[in-house]
Amino acid sequence: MLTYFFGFMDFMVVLGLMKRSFMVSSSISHEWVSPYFLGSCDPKEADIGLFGLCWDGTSSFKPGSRFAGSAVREASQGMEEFSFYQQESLMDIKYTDYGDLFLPPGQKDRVLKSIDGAVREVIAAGHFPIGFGGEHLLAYPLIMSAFERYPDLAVVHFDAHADLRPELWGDEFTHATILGRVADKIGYANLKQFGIRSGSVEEWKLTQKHDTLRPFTKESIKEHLDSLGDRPVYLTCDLDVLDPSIYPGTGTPEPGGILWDVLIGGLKQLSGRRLVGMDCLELSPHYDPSGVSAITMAKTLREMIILASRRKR
Ligand SMILES: [Mn+2]
Repeated sequence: MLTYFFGFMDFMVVLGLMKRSFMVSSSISHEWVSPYFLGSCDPKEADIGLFGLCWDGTSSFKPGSRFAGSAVREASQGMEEFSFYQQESLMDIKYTDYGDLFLPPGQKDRVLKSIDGAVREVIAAGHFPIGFGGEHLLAYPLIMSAFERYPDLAVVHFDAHADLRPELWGDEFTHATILGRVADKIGYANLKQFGIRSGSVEEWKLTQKHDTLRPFTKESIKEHLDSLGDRPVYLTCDLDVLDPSIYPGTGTPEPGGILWDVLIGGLKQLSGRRLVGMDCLELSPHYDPSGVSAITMAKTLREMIILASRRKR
């Protein structure tokens, strides 16, 4: 079964290459739609690695982000490969979609360890890591692997929620505590949060004590990034930073969020910066029967892939 699976993967990689170049060989005369994210190329050629991290074991309200991977890939197939915002096509960027990492329901420790090992392999393969899909806790091993490589790491956090709780229901490692655990390691001075509009009283006090909150405007994001100079930056993006009127497919929707053009304005500030990793998380596709939330994550990933290709090296 495993042999068959990898044989199929190789076959689809070949088809993916065809789709990239729109070439047809003499033996296959039709264009086939790959099950991977639009424009994914052969891993050997790639500079960027996209991978689904789809697990929702600590989701405290509405679970379902374990289903994000296939919803986003399907949405990507209906998307234009060209970005009007950054004037670039996905077809001109060498990136590969690994698929979803196998993450068994429950088993949190195993899941975090598995992501840690997988992201090391992505980096060892020379691929810039972009994880997507599931609950925000899954960003922890990605950020920690970046911190291990870059001790002067700065984390930029887009979210509706502060995620700084000391614990949630007795657990220190959850989707509501992740940035607190990150700040414990990298230091609060190296964390800035944009779009935050919800949290507990303890979280509010932490944001005030450590001055982590900034408004989500392109000016404020630019000012912060300029202040970092050439320091390595990791972007962790919980898409519930968007207003639930345009992004309802998420586990803890929070009114009062930003709109799409504001997110794009913020993302564009990261162009040409020294990015070292990114994630785009918290899609629970079944809460949005229109499918627009999955489309929104796919389009955000398109912009992130372009940003990764333009990173300062
Ligand atoms: Mn959130």
